Amino acid sequence: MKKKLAVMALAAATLSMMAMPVYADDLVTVGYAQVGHESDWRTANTQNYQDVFSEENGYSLDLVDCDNDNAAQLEAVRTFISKDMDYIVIAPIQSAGWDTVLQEAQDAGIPVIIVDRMVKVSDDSLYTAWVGSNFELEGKKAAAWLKAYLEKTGRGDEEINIVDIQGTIGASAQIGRTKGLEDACKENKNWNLLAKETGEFTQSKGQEVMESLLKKHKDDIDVVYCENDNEAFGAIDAITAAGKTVGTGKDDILVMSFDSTKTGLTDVKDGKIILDTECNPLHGPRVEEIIKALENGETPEKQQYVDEEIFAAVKDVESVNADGKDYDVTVVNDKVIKGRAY
Ligand code: GYE
Repeated sequence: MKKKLAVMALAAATLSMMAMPVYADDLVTVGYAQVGHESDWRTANTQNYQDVFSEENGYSLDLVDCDNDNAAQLEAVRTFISKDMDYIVIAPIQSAGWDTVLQEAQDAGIPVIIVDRMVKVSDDSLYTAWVGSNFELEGKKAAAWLKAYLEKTGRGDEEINIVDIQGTIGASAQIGRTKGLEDACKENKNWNLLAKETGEFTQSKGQEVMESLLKKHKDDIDVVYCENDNEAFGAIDAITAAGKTVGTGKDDILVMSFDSTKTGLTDVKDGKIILDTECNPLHGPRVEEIIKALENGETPEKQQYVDEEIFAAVKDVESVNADGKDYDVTVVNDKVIKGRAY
């Protein structure tokens, strides 16, 4: 009898221990200075961090939405330093201007993980690790696809007029994607870059910019290169409101985009966006891996690029080559859209 009681008491104690809350003191504190909430990509990114860095998973996440304001982002990082957070994660709005505050974090002994976009710093040791996308490669892939598509459809020698609705100026996502296009326009003498203007990665600004470009360039625009999906949604609205058409035909305006969100790929499936070059926002698990490595006293990889795909509305181009590597092009159907996590 006594033995049975003891076993029961032990079981009860074990159960209560299992149900015990993790005390705030035991949680790993993570400050995330997030860019803002400008796009569907960003919303998916924020959600992903909230899912991964939950209290159940042993974290206390302080996520600050910096609303695309550089000063607010620097302020957020300084607040994390003053709170002595265990880790600081930054998705830098701009790539420039980080040396001082990163030095402050280093002096305070707080590891900084840069995510998504890149920082331009005088000394790489100012941050612990970086994980994100190769934006210039994304731009190169998109341009290589356009070239192949125009050739396949008998327009390889035609004068092609392109407008670039850029992302937030100074963001590495903008710098890389714009460069990919600009370089291709220099190489392809029949491509004219009529205009480049920022749509700030938002739908409303994308629409506004496209409206003004359509007024200025009348019937001249063949291709609009939107640096993210939300700008593409806005541009499509502006084009149709102006009585013009988007699509895959010779008389349509070809809309190109980046991100490949579910909504973006739905427009690809419907032929409104002809090409969507993927940019993956699900960085939470990758950042957690870095933090776990640091907790275990290991040195994480300094820089990690994520693998990204290419999605098209048409099957004319099966693969593209960029930086010496071949990338398959996926034609979007319902199954592809269903399988998207964001
Ligand atoms: O393409 C855009 C977002 O930095 C990669 O920012 C990110 C970009 C993404 O607002 O939709």
